[in-house]
Amino acid sequence: MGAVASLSTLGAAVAAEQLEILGGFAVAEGEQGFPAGTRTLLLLGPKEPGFWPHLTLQPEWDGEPDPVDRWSRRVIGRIACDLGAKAIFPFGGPPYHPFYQWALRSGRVWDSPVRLLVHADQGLMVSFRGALALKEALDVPPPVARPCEACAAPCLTACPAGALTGQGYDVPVCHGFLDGPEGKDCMTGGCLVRRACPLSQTYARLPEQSAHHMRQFHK
Ligand code: B12
Repeated sequence: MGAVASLSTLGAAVAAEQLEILGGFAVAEGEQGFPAGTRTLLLLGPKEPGFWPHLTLQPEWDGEPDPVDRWSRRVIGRIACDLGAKAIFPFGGPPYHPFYQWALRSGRVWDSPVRLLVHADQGLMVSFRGALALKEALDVPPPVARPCEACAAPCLTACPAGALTGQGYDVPVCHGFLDGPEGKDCMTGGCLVRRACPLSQTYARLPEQSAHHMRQFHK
């Protein structure tokens, strides 16, 4: 592929793997916390519809642990290599790269009333498969207004265990609830808080995909 041409050619390259540029930002010369020479950071996540059927046809879907992360390493690693860029991943820690902070810096992802990140199009279902650190200063997708301002915030009251609310996330209470029969809906269809977001509801994610991640979260 050679040098990065533009955001749209890059968007097309990642779309071939059912990935989407969720946002990005300019990195100042010499800024710490990024690979040397980084001028632009782009965040990549699943592109719907079609991410899960694409992923489950890949060689990493082999019954061994961490297929999604292994696929992300191979595919995003190769895209980065083709571009002369560096791939960075949200997994593999601790320590972790601060994807949460990077997402906020993009201006296209916000902290929701329950603190979990919310994306302009994908809502609370947003997730990241990796980032590209580019040496070129590229135009990034423009910031958008925080979508929660005009929302009645059903996320605040959606958790049946009261574990994820405006008061924060009580992880042990969440796990305790998922252990019981009443946690089945969360386990098979995904977190009810994330599903309650009106933006998430307009964004096609298959329950199988959510169920896979819930099993990873609650082993
Ligand atoms: C550790 C971690 C967790 C821990 C959080 C510990 C805590 N604070 O309670 C646990 C295991 C609980 C967790 C859970 C989940 N997480 Co998490 N997590 C991470 C991870 C790998 C590292 C965070 C970190 O330490 N960063 C470094 C420190 C210095 O930065 P920080 O900004 O202070 O990090 C804080 C936030 O990231 C926050 N946080 C992390 N996850 C979550 C989830 C919720 C619900 C909340 C409120 C806060 C929160 O906790 C961190 C420590 O305080 C990040 C990936 C990454 N590299 O950032 C994903 C990440 C933040 N998590 C994510 C997701 C999707 C989840 C789950 C929803 C997974 C799932 N089921 O699909 C679950 C929540 C369960 C549910 N309700 O469905 C997404 C964010 C998506 C979003 N919309 O906000 C990320 C970016 C991973 C990704 N690849 O996309 N996670």
